Amino acid sequence: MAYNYNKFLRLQKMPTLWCWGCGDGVILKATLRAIEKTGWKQDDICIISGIGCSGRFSSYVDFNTIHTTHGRTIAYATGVKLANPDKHIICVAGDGDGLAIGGNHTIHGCRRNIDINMILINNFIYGLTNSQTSPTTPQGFWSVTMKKGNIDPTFNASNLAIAAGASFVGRETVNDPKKMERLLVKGFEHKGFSFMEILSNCHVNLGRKNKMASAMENLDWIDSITTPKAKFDKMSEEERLNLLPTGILHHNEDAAEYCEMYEKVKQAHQGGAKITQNDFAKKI
Ligand SMILES: Cc1ncc(C[n+]2csc(CCOP(=O)(O)OP(=O)(O)O)c2C)c(N)n1
Repeated sequence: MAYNYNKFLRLQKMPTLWCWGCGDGVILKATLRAIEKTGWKQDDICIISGIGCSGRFSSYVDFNTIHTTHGRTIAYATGVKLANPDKHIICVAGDGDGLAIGGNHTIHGCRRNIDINMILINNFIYGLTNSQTSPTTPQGFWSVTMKKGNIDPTFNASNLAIAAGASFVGRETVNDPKKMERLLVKGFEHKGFSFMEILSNCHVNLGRKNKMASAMENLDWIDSITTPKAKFDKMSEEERLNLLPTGILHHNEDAAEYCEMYEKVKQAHQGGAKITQNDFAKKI
């Protein structure tokens, strides 16, 4: 029987503003299925999204939600999580939202290893505002701000998150919603900062001007630039060029989580035991 999403949706907000065939809907549905698998109570979940097509995510789902200012999901999420450490926080941000205007917040969320789940929807472009170059737009691609081809080097978002200290990092694509769902469940269940990069299509504002006018062509291109991590790891440096590995890329279950550290600070202030070097120990 088809999965019934209605219990998690604000049906009065339908239809969505997303274009026909946009991957955002695939990600929304996989997220709802993954949430159900965690067994979390609906009212214990807070979904925070930024600005952009991806930013509409929080409008459509029936949890506690915040539709924040551009790039600020992690700042809001940090406040919500510190005040409610027993609640489950999911941030949804686009590549412009989470890596350009909000890049600073993202790296510091990773660095603190606070128990926030960040879904970065990477469609390689500023979608909502009609095709400006984002930090993940491939070099040579057309955008309205680089009409002769993008010359900016691109961020590898997942590598950035690992380097910044996120304790769970994974990447999947909208081509395989089941794999995406499994990754999201693992990330949601992980205690610490989970960074889940989902590669998605924007055939309307990226594809049309880059020889991928249909959703299928855009999805085929995503397929051509990705390969499972196990295969990627066996490849030569040359073969890896321009390929992005998918799956769980980094998982450290021993890193100290920020809210737990914060609790120790509070207790120390109230006359409890002092914080020792062992409290900070990390096995990376
Ligand atoms: C402070 C601020 N700067 C700029 C904008 C304009 N703006 C709205 S959405 C957007 C880009 C969104 O791109 P991305 O984060 O990649 O998300 P997508 O639309 O592709 O999902 C921009 C620049 C804004 N709303 N607020």
